[in-house]
Formats: sequence, C-alpha cells, structure tokens
Amino acid sequence: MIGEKIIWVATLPSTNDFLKENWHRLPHGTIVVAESQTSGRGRYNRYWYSPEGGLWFSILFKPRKQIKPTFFTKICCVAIVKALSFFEIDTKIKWPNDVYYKDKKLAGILSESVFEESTLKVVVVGIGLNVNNDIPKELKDKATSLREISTKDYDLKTTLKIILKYINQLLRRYLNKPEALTRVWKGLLIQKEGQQITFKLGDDIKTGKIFKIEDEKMILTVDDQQIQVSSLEILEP
Ligand code: BT5
Repeated sequence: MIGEKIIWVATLPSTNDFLKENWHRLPHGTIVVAESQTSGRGRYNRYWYSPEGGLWFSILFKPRKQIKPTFFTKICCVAIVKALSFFEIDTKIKWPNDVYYKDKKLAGILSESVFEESTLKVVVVGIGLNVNNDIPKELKDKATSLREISTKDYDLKTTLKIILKYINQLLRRYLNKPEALTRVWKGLLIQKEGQQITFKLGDDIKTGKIFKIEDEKMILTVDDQQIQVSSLEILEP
C-alpha cells in the first residue's frame, strides 16, 4: 500500500532528492513530506516555490514488473484531480501532467526514475500542491492555491490522506490495464486531438494542431509537417 510509511519532516532541500538518495533502505510506497523545501525542483531543473503551507511530497514506487514510469505519473495526476473534485474543486490536466484550476496551475508533478542495467528499479513521483501557502508576486497570474480558490485553509494531513486513498484505488484498478488509465487521463486533459495550440519551441512561439495524443507523446502538425514531442511548453489553451 502506498503511504503505509510516511516520513514527515519540517524541511528538506527536495523530497524527490531524499527518496532518490535513500530508496535502497526504504519500502515500496514510502511517502516523504517536507513542510518546506529549500531547493524544490520542477522539470528541467526549474525552481519550485515550496514555502510552509503547501503540500510538498514524493512517493517511492518500486515496481515488481517492468512498467512504463509514466504509468505512475498518470496515476498520481489523475488521483489529484479526483481528490480535488472530492473537495468540490474542478480541475483539469494541462498536458502532460500539470493540474490546473481554470487558467492557473494548482499542482505540478516531477517524476524521476532509477534504472540499473536497463532494469527499472525505482520511480519517484514528486507532487507539489499549493494549499495554504502564499503565491509569490511573479507567479500570481499563472498559479493559484486551494486557499485562494475557496478562501479557507485545508488540513495538510487530511488532504494528503485523501490523495493517497485515490492513488491506491487507481493503482488497484489500472495496474493491469494501463491503456484504460491512459484513456481516463486523456479525458481529463485540457488539450484535445484536433485542437490548435500555441507553444514554445526553443526560443520560438509556434502554433500547431494536435494530431494525436498518445501514451507518452503528442503528435503535432506544424507548418504542414508532423512533429513528435514528449514534453512541451504549451502557452494556449
Ligand atoms: C513542475 O515542474 O510542475 C513539477 C513540480 C514538482 C514539485 C514537487 S514538490 C515535491 C517534489 N520535490 C521536488 O523538488 N519537486 C517535487 P515544471 O512544469 O517545470 O514547473 C515549474 C514552473 O512552475 C516554474 O518555472 C515556475 O514558473 C512555476 N512554479 C514554481 N513554483 C510554483 C508553485 N508553487 N506553483 C505553481 N507554479 C510554480
């Protein structure tokens, strides 16, 4: 079970780094929560603002069979959306796995894997959910928190417990049916096949049409050519 062991600490540089450094001695399903992080990270080493009041945690998955690491990312992403809808907060997923409330980011996920001789040993899924924390000025127009949305504070332990309940439920349901999970995840995406999107490619801002959303990549038609991406900074919608 995910969350049978929970390590709750006041502060850490990054909960993902903690699990990547300690996975050998920790059981599958271990959660580490830090009330604040001093070097919280996003993808591509971008910073993740993690002061007190937010829910910053990582989950250690030690898969018993070979499975795509993105399976666990999707499980967590869908679980967050479901947990938030339990709180009557309606969110969607910005491809591939940001959780958005209207046009603002509420939660982000950073997945990292450890392979040994091309065998997948560990997947660490780090989740950052803005709960009661403040949002700094520079992020005000693109990020939000549960407190900002519903003008009340949330108990972090209860919030975590509900997210973990959904993670366990989804794992039971989809471990042997990853393609069904992909369909659920696709249904929650803001971006849809056939839709026009504006995105950043290197230093350029481009527009293209989504041709297909697959399990681990998106195929886009840009300037009459098809390109495949596994990650992309989508500006709109
Ligand atoms: C993510 O990266 O969205 C993944 C964030 C994962 C954070 C968790 S917290 C627990 C665990 N330990 C870690 O060290 N990390 C994980 P990305 O898509 O690259 O988004 C990063 C961008 O989001 C930054 O460049 C900012 O623009 C913005 N950002 C930074 N802090 C934010 C916050 N608290 N809320 C919303 N947006 C934020």
